[in-house]
Amino acid sequence: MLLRKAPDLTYADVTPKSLYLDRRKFLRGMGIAGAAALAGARLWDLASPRTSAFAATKFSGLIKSPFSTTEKQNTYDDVTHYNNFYEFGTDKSDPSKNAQKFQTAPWTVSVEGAVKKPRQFTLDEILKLAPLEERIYRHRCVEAWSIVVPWIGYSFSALAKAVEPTPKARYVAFESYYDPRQMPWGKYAGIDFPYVEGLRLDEAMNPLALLCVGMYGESLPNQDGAPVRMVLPWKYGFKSAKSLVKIRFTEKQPPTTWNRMASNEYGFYANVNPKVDHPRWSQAKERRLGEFFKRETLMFNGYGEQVASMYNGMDLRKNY
Ligand SMILES: Nc1nc2c(c(=O)[nH]1)N[C@H]1C(S)=C(S)[C@@H](COP(=O)(O)O)O[C@H]1N2
Ligand SMILES: [Mo]
Repeated sequence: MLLRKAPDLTYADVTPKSLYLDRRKFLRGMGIAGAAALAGARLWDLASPRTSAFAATKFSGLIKSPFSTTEKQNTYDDVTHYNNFYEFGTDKSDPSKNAQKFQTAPWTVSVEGAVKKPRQFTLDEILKLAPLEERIYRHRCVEAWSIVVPWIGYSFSALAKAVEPTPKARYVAFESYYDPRQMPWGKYAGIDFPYVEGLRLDEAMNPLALLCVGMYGESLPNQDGAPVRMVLPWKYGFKSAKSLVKIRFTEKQPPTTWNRMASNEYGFYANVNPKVDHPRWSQAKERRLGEFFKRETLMFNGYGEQVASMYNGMDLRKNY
């Protein structure tokens, strides 16, 4: 794996993909005044490549995961401009604008609780803990839209093994970063921060549970949860907490943000299930970003073969 650091960033590294992928089209859309402002902005960005928004790391030598879907991927533009990240605002277009200056270096993740070897990991240590894979997953938001993304990371189980959970560990609690000074929009989001999530231990140890550090060959953009997040493709998107700072192995089921907010609408499990509707809308169909016609939502988002057995004997209507 090659880590290219700030000093030898190429033009492509410091330029948002929307600019270098289809620059002419982009400029046409902006008009002359916009293009002039952009030229100035780009010079400024080149002069200060440390700005987190442009300090993308390119990954190479990624392992191709057998769990990847062959479905058509969404564009980078879709995945970076239609986000839920309430710390940076509640509109889908807010995080792409408001997270640009989010400081994600240095970064540490504290792994604690019912483990033999609690410790803090720097981001670099996380990047080196296991070989990085590219996993193309379907991702289904509880709001009935979906995306297909080439994420980068490795199974969360690799991190768990490094800290050695004790027999007391039955759940894993995840906590996102929260700093009201960097995230002043959070005050108006209507949910409490830090954002917290949780899994049963067996769910966290399922090979599909991805500890994610990048997408589209690069480090995660801030609005997608830089520098490290979870991706749980068989669950509704809100289970996949972004910008993680704490991971705690626990005896008891941990509280989770959306369940605490509205427990009749958002359960602890939140497995994608077309047969169990949200009280305010159907979950039977979804709209893939960039598509017009809706498609059928699949049980466990299509990952039943890998995950269904974990829920044998459970009433998935009650445990939504
Ligand atoms: N910290 C934090 N994590 C979060 C959220 C959030 O608001 N804050 N939103 C969740 C929801 S509802 C979804 S659908 C996904 C969206 O991830 P994406 O923007 O990379 O597609 O992030 C999840 N993780
Ligand atoms: Mo979501």
